[in-house]
Amino acid sequence: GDLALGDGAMVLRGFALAIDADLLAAIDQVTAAAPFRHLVTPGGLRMSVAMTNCGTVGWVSDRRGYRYDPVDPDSGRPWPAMPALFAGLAARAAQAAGYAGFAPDACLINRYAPGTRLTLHQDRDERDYMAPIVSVSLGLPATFLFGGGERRDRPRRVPLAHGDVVVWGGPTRLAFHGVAPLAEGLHPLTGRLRLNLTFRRAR
Ligand code: MD5
Ligand code: FE
Repeated sequence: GDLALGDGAMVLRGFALAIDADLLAAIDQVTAAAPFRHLVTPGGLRMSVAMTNCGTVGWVSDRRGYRYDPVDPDSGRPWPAMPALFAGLAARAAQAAGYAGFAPDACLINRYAPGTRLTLHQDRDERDYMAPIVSVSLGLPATFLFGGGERRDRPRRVPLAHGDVVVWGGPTRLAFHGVAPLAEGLHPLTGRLRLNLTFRRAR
């Protein structure tokens, strides 16, 4: 069942299952216009997670730093619009976790293959930390690392499966978090991939 992860965060098990194929079709639409790419960190390291965005702004990283940009730096064009299916799912999940009126302007799409990981970090590039972040897991399962307010806090390991939605709000909004290296596997809808949608109010 649903799981409270601490002040303000909640795992909604299977919340996106009923629309999984439609979500994946919409991801294909977005990535046809804005393909996945491996961004470089300000320190010059290539990220193992492949990323793209939809919405009025998208999260990007390069040698100059992290930022939200209305333009896809690879194409010079605006990011694809956020599909209504995405915005609606994010708002319903936030509502179910107690955050009424969540209107994300940015959706980061992360793609993981076996071996891909996301090292511990905080999401701090948004203007308003009061708005929650909603994340949707699709495809291969992952072990999510849910830490505390300090990098040294030992993270809890939270399994996330296809269709799970997590709402991160309140004090957990700024918790350190990451994803353990993805295990090998095959999912009927995504093959050897995990896809994650991260909805944020950036501006
Ligand atoms: C993922 N993505 O599974 C995660 C889902 C990212 C990222 O972390 O930055 O692209 S979002 C998980 C999240 C967001 C905000 C707060 C917390 C977790 N948290 O407090 O643990 O690809
Ligand atoms: Fe994050």
